[in-house]
Parts: sequence; C-alpha cells; structure tokens
Amino acid sequence: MRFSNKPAIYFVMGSQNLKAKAPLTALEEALEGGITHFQLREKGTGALTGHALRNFALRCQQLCQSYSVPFIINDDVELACSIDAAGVHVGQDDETAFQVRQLIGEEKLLGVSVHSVEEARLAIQAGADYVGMGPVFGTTSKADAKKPAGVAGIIEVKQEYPHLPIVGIGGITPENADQVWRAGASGIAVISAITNAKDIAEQVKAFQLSCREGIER
Ligand code: 3NM
Repeated sequence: MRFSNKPAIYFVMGSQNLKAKAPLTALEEALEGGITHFQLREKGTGALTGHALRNFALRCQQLCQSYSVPFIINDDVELACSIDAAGVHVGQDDETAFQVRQLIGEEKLLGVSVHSVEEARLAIQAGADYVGMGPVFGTTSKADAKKPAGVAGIIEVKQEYPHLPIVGIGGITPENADQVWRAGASGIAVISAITNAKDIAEQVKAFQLSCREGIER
C-alpha cells in the first residue's frame, strides 16, 4: 500500500494514553474530526495484552474501517497479520524492517522510525512506505524518547529522498505543527495533543488548519 499523498494527520494512541475519556470514544471523535491514519500503540504500564489487546484492536479496526482510515499496529506484527490490519509501524529496536516486510507481504503499509539519513536509506531498502522522525519537540508520551531533534533531520532526509513520505512525531501541537509541515513532512503524528483535548474533533480540525498555514507561509 502506498502512503497517501494528502497531508497526513496521523493519530497514535493506546488505551494507556487516555485519562478523561474512553479510548474508543476518543478514537471515534478523532475519526469524526478527520484524522487520515490511526496507529494502535499499546505500550507501558497498564497496556493491554493477549485477548484483551486483540479485542480492543478489533474494535479500533472496525471504527477505522467505517471511516476508511488505515488501521496500523505498532510493533506487533503477529497481531497485525492475524487481524489483517492495514499496516505495521516499527522502531529501530523492533524486528528489522526487512524482516517485517517479508512477514507482512507487499500490500500492507510499513512505517519505520528513523533518526538519520542512513536509517532512512535502510528503511527505503527494506520496503518502508513512510518513515517516522522524532521526537521533533519534547514529549512525555514515550518513556525512552531521545532528545528533541527539531526539524533539522526531517529537512535533511527530505533533501536526500524527496519522494519518501516523512511523518514528524513528538510534542506536536496545532501551534507548532506549521514548522513540521514547512520542513517538508508529509504528515504529523500525535498522541497527547489529541488525547488530552477537550474537544477532540475540533483539535483535529485545528491540525488540518496548521497544515494549510504551514504550506502557505
Ligand atoms: N515516538 P506526543 S515520540 C510514539 O521520537 C512516539 O519516535 C516518538 O507523543 C519518537 O504527541 C512519541 O504526546 C510520542 O508527544 C509522541
């Protein structure tokens, strides 16, 4: 599957990321607001496992399907294959992107987190459809996040591989997202600025606006 050409508002969430709302309610509101991609990322304390994870994943998948939004699973290749998710996203410490591509076949989306031009080159070689780059800004949503890297890495990778879709991640809000768009990103991936929003659909719309501002500036 190819990563779509239109600007991606890529929502990343696990049940552990929600405080005030039920996770499925949050996802439905985000879909209603117009997210273009969803990644299920169950990680850390309180993360679901086993049957509970599978059932939750199936319910997320159903919701995404009803909005024609690709449902992507973080890291868990076995789960992604067993429920026929639209794609898988892996980091540098997970199974290698090359192995994952072998396991999931050519049809599913493959996303890989990268931090340099060299990692981007290897991701392309392995058959990645897009790369994630972060953390752009400071984040509290990833326990082992690296130091904020700003948009310099995105600019560098974009220069070297102009056709590779890059999704920025880490501390992105509607207020700072324009910097990521201007760096050449094809998308922004967001956890807390969406999960913590009072009105999630409105917040997604604010991200859509940030994209236009980033492009027009
Ligand atoms: N990956 P928030 S930063 C899942 O740097 C994830 O690769 C990152 O959450 C990376 O939008 C991050 O709340 C957390 O900052 C993003």
